[in-house]
Amino acid sequence: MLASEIRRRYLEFFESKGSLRTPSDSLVTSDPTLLFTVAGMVPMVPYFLGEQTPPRASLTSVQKCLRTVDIDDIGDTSHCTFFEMLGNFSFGDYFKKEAIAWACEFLFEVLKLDVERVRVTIYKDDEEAFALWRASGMPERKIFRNDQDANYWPANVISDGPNTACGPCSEIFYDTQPSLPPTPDGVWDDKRWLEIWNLVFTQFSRQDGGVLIPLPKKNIDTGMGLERTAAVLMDLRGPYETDLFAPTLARLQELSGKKYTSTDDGVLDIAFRRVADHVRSTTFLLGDGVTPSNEKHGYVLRRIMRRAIAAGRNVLGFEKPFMTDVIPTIVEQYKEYYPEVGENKDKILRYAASEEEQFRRTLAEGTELLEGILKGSKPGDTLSGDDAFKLFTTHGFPVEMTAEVARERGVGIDRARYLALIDEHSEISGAGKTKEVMKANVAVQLLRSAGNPDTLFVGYSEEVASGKIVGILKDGALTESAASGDRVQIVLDQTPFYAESGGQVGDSGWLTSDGGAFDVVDTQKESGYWFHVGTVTSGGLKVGDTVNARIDGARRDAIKRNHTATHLLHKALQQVLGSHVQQRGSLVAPDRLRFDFTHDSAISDANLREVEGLVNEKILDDLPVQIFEKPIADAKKMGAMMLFGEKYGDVVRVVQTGDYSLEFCGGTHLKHTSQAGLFKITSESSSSSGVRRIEALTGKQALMRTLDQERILSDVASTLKTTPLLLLNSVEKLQAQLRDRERELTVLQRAGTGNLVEELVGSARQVGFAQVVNHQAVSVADADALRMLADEVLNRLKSGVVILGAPADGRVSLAIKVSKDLVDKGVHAGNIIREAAKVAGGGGGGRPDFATAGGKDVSKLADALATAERLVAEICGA
Ligand code: ALA
Repeated sequence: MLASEIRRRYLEFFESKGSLRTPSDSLVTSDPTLLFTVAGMVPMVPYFLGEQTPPRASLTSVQKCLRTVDIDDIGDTSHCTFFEMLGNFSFGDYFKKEAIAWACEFLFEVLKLDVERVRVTIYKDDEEAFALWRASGMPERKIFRNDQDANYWPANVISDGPNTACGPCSEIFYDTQPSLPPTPDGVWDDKRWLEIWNLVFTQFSRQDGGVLIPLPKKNIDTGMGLERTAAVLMDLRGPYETDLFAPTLARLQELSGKKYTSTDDGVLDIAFRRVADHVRSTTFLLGDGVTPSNEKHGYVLRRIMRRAIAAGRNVLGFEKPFMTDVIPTIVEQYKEYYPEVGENKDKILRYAASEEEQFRRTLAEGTELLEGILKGSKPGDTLSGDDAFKLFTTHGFPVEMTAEVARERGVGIDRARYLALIDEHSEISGAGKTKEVMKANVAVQLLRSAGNPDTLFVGYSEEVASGKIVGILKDGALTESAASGDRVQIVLDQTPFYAESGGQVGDSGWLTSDGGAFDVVDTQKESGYWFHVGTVTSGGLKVGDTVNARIDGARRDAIKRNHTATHLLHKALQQVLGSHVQQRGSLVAPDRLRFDFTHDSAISDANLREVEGLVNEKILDDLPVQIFEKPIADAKKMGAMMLFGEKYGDVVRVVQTGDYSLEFCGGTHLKHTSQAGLFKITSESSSSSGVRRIEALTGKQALMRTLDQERILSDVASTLKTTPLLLLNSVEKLQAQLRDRERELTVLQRAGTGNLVEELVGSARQVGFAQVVNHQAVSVADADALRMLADEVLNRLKSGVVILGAPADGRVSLAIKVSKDLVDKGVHAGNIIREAAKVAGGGGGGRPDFATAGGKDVSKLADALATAERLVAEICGA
């Protein structure tokens, strides 16, 4: 069964049970505790928590997911970074009984899986699930019980938190090696059982101390991996053997000339699978608007892309960039179900091309640097983890490459140190957040139980403030002090640092005390506490110290420009596109802004220009930005825009920009719109279905981009020896010339000789009032060439009838072309060719001015041409 069929049947099955089908959400989640959508339930969290009302009490979806915890395993036969999760969800609608009964119905009746090969697990004392499985016919020996580490979602939530909606789960496994002797009852053999579906019974609210309170509404969250299900259904070894990967692997084989065996687990097969997986993830991430960078989402994407490029280059032997040759295959395969990859194909290809080009340069430079470091080393030496880390973070040179070059000289690398440094680094850059789903924050609970009040944020008005250190978090645990070089997170009782929220990134800056200094690279908040993330740069800091906290003011100013501009953009979009425009996501960073909003179709250039113009107009109007704190009811009365997915307290902060925009917002803003300087939209794309994304710049970035583009334009113009104003003209002229040349070239190539056209024009005879060329063009390769030759001859002749015939591929091929003036006088190419083709045992027809036909009998070609000419003569009065 094809994967697309499994998708279809799954959704239709749950629709038949009353669920509403919802489209996949973006891979980029708005959940602040995660970077990517790691499960089908991630977009449903606000519904589970009762913060939002779902469109129906039960939903079903196929969700794009990305998990990179296992990235180093990718290349084996079972792991994927990107995968699709089939899910069904109930919000107080159906519960355990239906979830289990329907899972059985779908697996055994719809997919017709072999019930003998299935085993299930349940939470150790979930007697209800046990009874329901038994009732559905599952023998007791096939039901296994596990503790909360395996059979609770989130894992270990009872002992470790967080305080959230949770519940026991039941997992369904399939025997992938039925040819082996059956495993004895009660024994679990990890290697042969593959988990295909997890049913979560979200029925409790976890409270402090691991107390579970039953939720008023009981929910269901399930997740079934499409890749794995496709594999077990077809008795295949794993996801890479299914039709989901077949076209990509075929393309990679075609391009590399190497063979994927699927049975041999050597480096070549591993590289094929790794490249196939990583290019697929790259396609989807770029399709969802992630672009390669050194931070967060972009960092993860860059890592995936670079691993693909390295494996493609080193093992599959691609000497030149190859990703853009593979991506179209993936786009073709997926664009029907995920239109965003089709819509963004050009952008995906552009980014893939530039990243690969850049990385290939890096590889060349990195190899040189590494050769320098390795100079003088002897076999048995070890390259330091710090060198490997530096090569990676500073030069982008991946550790796999370092290891390989080093290995050639018998030199090993200190991987443990390298990995420790990488861990710290990803913590700082935010990529480490993907590590755990709903990670418990023990530190927050400890701070709270020690009696610390929430951090007081004074950064709306102050850039500098003094604060007391109330906690230091190192490697996930609270500690008393930190020394120079330590990467830690510092909690203060009072701070001017804005913590990431509402799309606005966290501030960076400095904490200094009498005893030490700390560079803050990011600020996050958790349950009321502000965490300043960074490194101790000198001396030491300890809990109880008073520090001088100073934000990077220039960076904050740039952030403010983007935040105020985001409000103007939101309003301008509503004005130009309509009031259905609602914010769905936003990033306000120092160097750019990104705004996701509901709208169905791509935005025309004219509309984009209008939006950009409106925002710039409001900037020039120098509108005052005023901020009020108001009871929520009053704010609503003022007509302030509330944002989808946001929670609001009783008193809200309202940001009013002149009489133009009014929004609930906790962010930092300019005092006057003119401080934004200039607003420039840089891209418009699809973010997920029904959601568009605009990226834009303000201030210096906008100016620099404008200047850059001006420079590019003038460089291009001077290369073409013209001015920017006349550039379009010149390019059109060049394109026309190119088209002419191409056409001439094709005719020359196809006709075999340029003289043929000349010769045919010279052979024209007067037949009645028409000039006629009648020729058996034996040297023409195919019917297409014949048509082009006829075109070319008539072009030169201006007025006349061109009759051409040729034996091509063992058949007769005929073409007749008539100039317009003769068509007006009654010469009809289609009618003539019909008669002529009959003579050669064929048929055909066409327009009055041009027709082609074929015939079976090559020996009658001359007769057919004579017939055509006779008919022309009859009409033209010869
Ligand atoms: N949320 C559950 C999982 O991802 C279904 O396993």
